[in-house]
Amino acid sequence: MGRAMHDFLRTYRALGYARILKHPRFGRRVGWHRDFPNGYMCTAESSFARAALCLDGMTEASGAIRFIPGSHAISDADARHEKADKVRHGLDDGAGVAADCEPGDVLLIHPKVLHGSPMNTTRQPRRNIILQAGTSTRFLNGKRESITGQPL
Ligand SMILES: O=C(O)CCC(=O)C(=O)O
Repeated sequence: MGRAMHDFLRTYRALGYARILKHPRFGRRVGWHRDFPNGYMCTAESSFARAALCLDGMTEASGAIRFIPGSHAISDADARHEKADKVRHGLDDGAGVAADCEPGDVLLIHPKVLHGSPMNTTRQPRRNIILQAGTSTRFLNGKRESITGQPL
């Protein structure tokens, strides 16, 4: 699974997980967003990351996750304000850089990088398993159930 994933799992503790499935020619787009702050197992500071295990790989046509280079360089306070003010980033689906991945690749996602993904226009499914993990035990949204992220 590679050195980066190994180090990631040794350093961080799992906070939550999700599966993202984009069906062939149907899988919806994921709008531009930062993961910090989010409503799901989010730590009080941006001290977490997401690992996306790309089961089928990702190409531009299958709706690869796209990133805006340098957009992670924003303070936690500014990221919180953006979220509170419901700032729309006004970016096209094709903006930024697509992460082209082979099946089995793992993508590590910085909590504040702007990212999103367009529709899957191919005939194959595009499946990712997402693990959110971090170092902090202080949650933004109070105490949560460890698997589903539901409030306790
Ligand atoms: O898998 C995708 O297309 C998007 C994943 C994503 O944006 C996220 O996990 O924050």
